[in-house]
Amino acid sequence: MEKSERRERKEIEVIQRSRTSRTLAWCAFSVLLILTGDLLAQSPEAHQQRKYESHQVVRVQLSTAREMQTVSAIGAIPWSCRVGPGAPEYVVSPEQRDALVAANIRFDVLIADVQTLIDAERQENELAREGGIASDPLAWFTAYRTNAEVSIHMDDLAALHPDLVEKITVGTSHERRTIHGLRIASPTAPANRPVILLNGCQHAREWISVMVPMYIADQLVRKYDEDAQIQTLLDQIEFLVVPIVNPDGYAYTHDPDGNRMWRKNRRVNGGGAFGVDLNRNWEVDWNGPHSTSNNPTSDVYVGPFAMSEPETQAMRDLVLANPGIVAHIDFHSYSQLILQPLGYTSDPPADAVMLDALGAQMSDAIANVHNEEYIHGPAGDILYFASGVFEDWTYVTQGIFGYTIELRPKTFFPGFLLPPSEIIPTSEENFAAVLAMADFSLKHLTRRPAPCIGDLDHNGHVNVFDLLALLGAWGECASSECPGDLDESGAVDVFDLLTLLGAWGECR
Ligand code: 0X9
Ligand code: ZN
Repeated sequence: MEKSERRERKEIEVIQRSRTSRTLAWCAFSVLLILTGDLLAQSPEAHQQRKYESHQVVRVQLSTAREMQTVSAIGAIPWSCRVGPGAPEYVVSPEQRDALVAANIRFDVLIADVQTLIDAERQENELAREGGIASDPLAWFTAYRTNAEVSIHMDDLAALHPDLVEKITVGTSHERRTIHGLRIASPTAPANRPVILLNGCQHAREWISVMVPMYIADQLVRKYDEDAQIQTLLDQIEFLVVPIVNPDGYAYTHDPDGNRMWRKNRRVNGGGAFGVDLNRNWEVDWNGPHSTSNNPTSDVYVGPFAMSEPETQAMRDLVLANPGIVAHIDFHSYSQLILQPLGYTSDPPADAVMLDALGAQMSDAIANVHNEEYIHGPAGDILYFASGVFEDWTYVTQGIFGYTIELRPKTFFPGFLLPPSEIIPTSEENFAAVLAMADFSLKHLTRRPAPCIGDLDHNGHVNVFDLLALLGAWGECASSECPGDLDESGAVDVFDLLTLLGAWGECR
């Protein structure tokens, strides 16, 4: 068993043990609350991330290339990921702040002490975790959850409705963590049903982007039996939900020895540098005119080549293996925006009118829930242009209506550190957006043509590489994501081999 798998199993065992004792713990809840308060007060410093002590969030006035170079040279971490001229926000240490002053660069202090904000979020999260009422199905959504907790909740949903939910393995990260997904569809849904793909957490520190897709999956499953609208929907459409695309980065933001503000994955770049920005690694205008950085130490490093990362590869393969996907939301935070393709150019896409119509419908659906404003529009117009981004990849290469939704909050405060009390309202309004997307998909969107059967590596040919891939996967399928199983019999066998040989050559 891999080290990371052992680690996840161990985490799961600990959670399960604590679950067994939850009933007892609940009887002693009031005592526990007092104790929890005490423990938090007494926690040894060493067991908490204290990386951002005396760090501030500042908005820097940058007008010249020289000023931009200076900010980059002092190693300030972008708080938002808007880089370039204008007034971007950065997290700075006291030394970096002094360096800005020395370089005569003007800035405003937006957050006086980042560590205080991180501590407050952690404290609120721990209290919510301990205080949840076990019988309340929404208790799980009162606190941010770890990789292991998310994995268990997925198992629970599959156990609750095995006919409706399948937990799938989407891929494996750099540090050998499993990227889990859920396939949710009623057994009576037609085989050619449209599919909606939802994912979160390309960016590790954007914790709310994990909870929102989990909430949507949870509600679809729980409401299926009691809500006629959901039942009708799941009888016609399928959902694929991947809440954590970047499990290594996510683990690092939860790790006491890690970094709550980590954005990238955890590729070892050499020279002490880690991570690729997964949302700059997609093969669409990769490293193009709106590229961010080729420097492996940068927070927005695009990677050594397009699709270089196992996490982007896994999501690509999931999309390619599911030609039914017609629409997609890549959840991020923060800003409350619905970003439509194209995000790398101001050229309007062929489907500009329809993309905008769905953007508007999702924005209205969100506003109807808690009166929150999520502005919609082409990504480059309402946020910034960027090269190598997921939403453009799904639209440009697959014709999928791909969106990025930037979740709550609206502004830099509290930015990525959204209090856990906002998980449920944020999820509720975005559930409404997804229902609007499903309605639109059923009315207006059609599945892509079936892929070239046998072309397992999607290079336009059925050749010896596909043959080797099929032979390598020979035998029973471990999960429904089983690319060599061409006839979907549950095994890669001689029938699949014959199909592949029959399709030999260039794809038509
Ligand atoms: O920069 C990103 O990857 C996303 N914003 S975030 O603050 N969550 O990092 C937005 C990407 C949206 N797409 C384009 N701007 N093209
Ligand atoms: Zn993001």
